[in-house]
Amino acid sequence: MGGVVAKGESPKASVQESKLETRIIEAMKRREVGGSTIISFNTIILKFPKIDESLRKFKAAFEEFDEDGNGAIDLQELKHCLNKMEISFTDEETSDLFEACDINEDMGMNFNEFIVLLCLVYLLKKDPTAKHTLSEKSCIGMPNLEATFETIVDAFVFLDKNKDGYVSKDEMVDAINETTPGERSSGRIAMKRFEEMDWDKNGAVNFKEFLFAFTHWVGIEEFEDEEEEEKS
Ligand SMILES: [Ca+2]
Ligand SMILES: [Ca+2]
Ligand SMILES: [Ca+2]
Repeated sequence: MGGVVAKGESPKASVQESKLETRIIEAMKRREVGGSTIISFNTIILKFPKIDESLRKFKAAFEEFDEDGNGAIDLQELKHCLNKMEISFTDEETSDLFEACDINEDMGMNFNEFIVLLCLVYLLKKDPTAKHTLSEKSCIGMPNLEATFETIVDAFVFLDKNKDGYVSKDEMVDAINETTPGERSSGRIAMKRFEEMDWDKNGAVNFKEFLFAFTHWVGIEEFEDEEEEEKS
């Protein structure tokens, strides 16, 4: 470990975006040029069960990548994993990604964090001009998972009306009002969810924040509890 420059040791204190975050924003903007197939906020919610199912299926792969079986993927395991998937990232890029997704800062990727990480990899590696060849040309070697990631990216693109790479509170309000003019209750729930996503309360949600919230919304966490019950 010696000789490693400890950079960005206090990510909480820094409001400025990292190089990685800038790249994610840029990748998202490129993707947004192609527009979204989502037509309403409700159609996103209707997709939750299918997304949940797909992510749960990925649990087996997660366990495979977790070589020492401690329930988390550490930096070394992540490097092996990216190698296996034939994803070429520099060591610096890999570390940045790892740090960015290690939200609870325990030096490991739990299942949620790993899903977020892979979806970011998907966004960064995917050629937006190859939109219609998704099933033919896989960029992370898992077509089913990629289809799910594409749905999540699509949902973000739908919400980010002005295509600046962030979902603002106004954009969230617009999206909800468009779809459910009579349904105040669902609107209120969505607003609450927006507050959950917007950690720093600056009124804007980037794709990473959106992803973290998304993995919780669709319910993959409950799955972890279920599994513990099964084991006993
Ligand atoms: Ca591990
Ligand atoms: Ca972690
Ligand atoms: Ca926006």
